[in-house]
Amino acid sequence: PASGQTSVTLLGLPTDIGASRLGAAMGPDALRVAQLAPALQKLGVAVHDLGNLAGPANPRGERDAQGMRNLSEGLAWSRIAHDAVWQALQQKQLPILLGGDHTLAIGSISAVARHCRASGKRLRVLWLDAHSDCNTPANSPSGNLHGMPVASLCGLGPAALAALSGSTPAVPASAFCQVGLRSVDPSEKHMIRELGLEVYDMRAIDELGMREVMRRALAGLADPEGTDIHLHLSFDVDFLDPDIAPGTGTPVRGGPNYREAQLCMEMIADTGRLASLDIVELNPALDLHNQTAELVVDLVQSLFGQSILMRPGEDTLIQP
Ligand code: B3U
Ligand code: MN
Ligand code: MN
Repeated sequence: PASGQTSVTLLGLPTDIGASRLGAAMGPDALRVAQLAPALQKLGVAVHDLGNLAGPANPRGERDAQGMRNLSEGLAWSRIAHDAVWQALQQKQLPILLGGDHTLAIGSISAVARHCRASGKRLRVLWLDAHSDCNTPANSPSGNLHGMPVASLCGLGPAALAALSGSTPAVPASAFCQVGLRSVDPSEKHMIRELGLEVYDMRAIDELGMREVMRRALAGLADPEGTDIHLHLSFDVDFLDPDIAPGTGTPVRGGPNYREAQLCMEMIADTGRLASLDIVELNPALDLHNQTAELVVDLVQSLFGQSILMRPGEDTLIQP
């Protein structure tokens, strides 16, 4: 299986500067406690864990004149994420960013965009989230940076954040595909329309089913001609239904259930194009017995090729 050759680098980015609630800074360690590395190794994936990277503390600031909280810390953490993800990609590693809040995706996806420009690859960003995260500083209801990464990557918001990848916008809006949305601010509805974002909200999942939504979201990736496509998955843990994933800062009821989430991950794995990953917004302070981190590890195993039966072309048994 393709996963047999995969080599991943785990990057812990312990911060919650972009969120209202504290605790997402403990996300990387919760994932380690839930045995993320051994779970990947079981699938034949080589794992390098760089540990937790250091960055500024959370000053719990008020909104500034432009409407943002903790901008300088958000910029610092995004740069740290950018540099670490860039370096992993240079070393032909698949970076797994362990967040931390979703602000960090500004850094990771800026690095991925830079890598794609340098290597002539086409970038597809799959954004699994209850939220659209396309607020701008002016229209955000909270001033929280974790509600702004998509807008920022599309060239809106503060220039310093938008320019991290070395060119603005870092990513064309058409590269994004969002799945699982169910909490979208009025201003974000306009932004989704304006940017022309491809969105499959919970209603789409209800009407079409997860299988058809993911078939559409991943269209073109699985074909043999698509070898130049870099698929980045930005996985906000609040994508999942809070009944199965309570350990997150802004839970919204009515999300994908366990089976739907598994199918989603399996269909991404089937494309063979996953080249970088963010796992963000895990907040163990709000969890019970680390169940949300354990669920995420279970889903990440599917993402890296774990399947119930043998997969097509899989001729060797994976060691238990
Ligand atoms: N859209 C709201 C809420 C929110 C966005 N992302 C999260 N929460 N995690 C905002 O504050 O921008
Ligand atoms: Mn979210
Ligand atoms: Mn998010």
